[in-house]
Amino acid sequence: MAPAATLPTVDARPQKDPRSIPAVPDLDCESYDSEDVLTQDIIEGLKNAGLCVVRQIIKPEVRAKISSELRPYTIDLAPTPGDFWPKETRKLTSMVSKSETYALELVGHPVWQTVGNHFMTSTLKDYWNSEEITTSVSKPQLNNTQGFIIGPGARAQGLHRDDFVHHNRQPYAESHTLGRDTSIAFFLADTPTTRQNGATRFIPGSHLWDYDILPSEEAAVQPELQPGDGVMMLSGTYHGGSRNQTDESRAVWSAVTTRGWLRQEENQYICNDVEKIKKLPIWLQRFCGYEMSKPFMGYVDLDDPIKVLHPGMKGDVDQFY
Ligand SMILES: O=C(O)CCC(=O)C(=O)O
Ligand SMILES: [Fe+2]
Repeated sequence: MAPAATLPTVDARPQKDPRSIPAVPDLDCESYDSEDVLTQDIIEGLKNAGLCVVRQIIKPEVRAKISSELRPYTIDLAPTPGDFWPKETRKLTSMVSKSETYALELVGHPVWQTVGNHFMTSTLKDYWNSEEITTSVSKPQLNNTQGFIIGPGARAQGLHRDDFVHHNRQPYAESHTLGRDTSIAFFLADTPTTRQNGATRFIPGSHLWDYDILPSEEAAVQPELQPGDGVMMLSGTYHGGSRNQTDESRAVWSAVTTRGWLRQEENQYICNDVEKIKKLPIWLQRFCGYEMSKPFMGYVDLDDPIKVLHPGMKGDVDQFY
């Protein structure tokens, strides 16, 4: 295998002048009267820059409630395995069953859900199903839940794309088209994130680069966030947690959405307390994975998997297509 270092860096990429890195869209929820307009602006921002800052996407009292439900689980977290994260970083996982407020208000946030549906719905159009021409729609699902707690003294995490988990590899594109992405992330600041304490670095526009191009630190920007501010990011955008030079931890909660027919990065069926999942609204249970991806993926006994949680439920009668 050729060493990765032989790949070109951004400065050598043939297609675009690296100085044409787009600005990061920075939207303030409080200045929008309409959630639909906000959602459309986020979608446009993501298409152009690969990420979008969304100020005060979660209200202070809700952010505080998520924090109070999740924080007890962060006290005794083990060091992260491997060298993808610095040894001072702690990671919280399986968060849907650890905090109902996180599940309802972050994973289930209506703007986030609409943005995720826009980028992660797959439509298989006009295929021959053995009897007739059919179109099937596969709805998005939860990919993983993570809390990133970067401790004092942590080094910078290397810039990376999160979509390598799904073996995504794309050519250069002049502009974004639907279908390019395998996942999309929502990061919520629980503490302030600053240049000093490890605010995430991003390379705007890198979601459209040829995937052979390596990231360069000079192209990265580091938006700072206040608690309740969020960043949404197409997972093909280069990014990474940063160095923490302060004596306080930096905490960000995240949720990632993927396509219905891809494997979940975090195995939601096994990692969660199923009794807690059952208490969520049915649509959110389905989003956690208890739903078929049409055609044919994910059945249990040739039936709708939601019935495993709720045996008396009618389920989806048209389950296969
Ligand atoms: O902690 C952060 O700011 C980002 C972490 C990250 O990108 C990752 O672990 O995949
Ligand atoms: Fe990442």
